[in-house]
Amino acid sequence: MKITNAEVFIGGPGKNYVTLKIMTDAGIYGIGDGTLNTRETLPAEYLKEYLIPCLIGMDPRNSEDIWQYFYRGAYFRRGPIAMAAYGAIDMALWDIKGKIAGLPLYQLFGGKSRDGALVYAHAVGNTLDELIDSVAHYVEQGYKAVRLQCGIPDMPEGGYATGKGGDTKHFITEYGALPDQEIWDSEKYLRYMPNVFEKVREIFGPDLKLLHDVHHRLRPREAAAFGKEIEKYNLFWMEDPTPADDQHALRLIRQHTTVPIAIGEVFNSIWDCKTMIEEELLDFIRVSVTYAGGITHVRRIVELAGLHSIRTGFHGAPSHSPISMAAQAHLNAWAPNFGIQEYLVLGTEECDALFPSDHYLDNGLFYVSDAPGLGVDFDETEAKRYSFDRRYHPIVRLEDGTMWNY
Ligand code: CS2
Ligand code: MG
Repeated sequence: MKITNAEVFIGGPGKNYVTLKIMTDAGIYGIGDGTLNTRETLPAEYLKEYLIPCLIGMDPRNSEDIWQYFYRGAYFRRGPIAMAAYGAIDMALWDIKGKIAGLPLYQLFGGKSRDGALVYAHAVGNTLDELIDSVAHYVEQGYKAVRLQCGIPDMPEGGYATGKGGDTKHFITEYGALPDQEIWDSEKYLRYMPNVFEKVREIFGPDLKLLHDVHHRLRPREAAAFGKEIEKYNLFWMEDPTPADDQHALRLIRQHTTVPIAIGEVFNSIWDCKTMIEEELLDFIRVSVTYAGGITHVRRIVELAGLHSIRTGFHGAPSHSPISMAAQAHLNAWAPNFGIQEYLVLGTEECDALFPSDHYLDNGLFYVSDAPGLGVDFDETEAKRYSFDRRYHPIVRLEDGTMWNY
């Protein structure tokens, strides 16, 4: 069996999804997601210029060797661009493998460890009242876990953790614009946020799982103090308390608080996660199959995490196309150390038309499709409706102008 051709598509409803389609001489094809939010053309070009020419003629069943060929074979390794490109190839090869076997991918990993996978929704509000309405909305729909991001009174200008302007505003700018700027003040945030958890707990009771994303905004000592202060609200996790570059910062946080820590959405390889996993500096690993090198590599990270009682909490922002969400759904069904899945309803009619699938959400749990392979398809006719739009994440400064972490 041989790979005969591969094509890359960019675009989607309101998103620059990077979709790879690999064709074989057996008439079976596979699809993969290489979307790197706000830098989408880079993995796409890497695929087109360098990787696809090598893929033609390879046996698609040898997904491990192909992964090693690209990763180990490259002199300059890792990084989000390369790993997203390998991730797209790897997902497509697993899709082909599942289709050859006539089995959904979770069966190839070892079968199901659970019926449905717990997901969390994003509740946001410019004010605490708005946030409470947003939580109530998700609770009514059956969600058992919600992430809380709330506007901070007097915060100079927005700020990710405030949720100002709604969720999507904070992922990307409008087409054609240069990056938005936010002004951030950690002290105001640290003073206000505990009230938010207190109020939400008071209204919604002890069972609702509450998560919060600090989005890399704090210094290690601040994060340690914050974690200690909010322990009493029994959060499911505190995410990305400090910038991910410095894994050692987590040591200080760990010494001072038992609040569960989730980190890793910007990590690309097992080497990036190794210190924090082996030293048990976190509770949930947030890598995604897209920019952590696909199913082959993320399974290794999941296994290493499992040895250290660390659970999964894969990244599931809308920047991931339904293809990587499907790949993660299969891993979630299998992984003995599954924790939770971030889930944002992509579910516009346009998105479902572009990526048809039978995966579904019911009562706060995600159920994986039994179709062979990834269980999601890509409609090339629909794809013709979309093209690439350059967009940016916002940048963040402190009030005196100092650049800060988005
Ligand atoms: C966020 C992300 O979902 C999350 O936890 O941290 O939405 C992040 O801001 C975006 O994926 C960046 O592209
Ligand atoms: Mg995050």
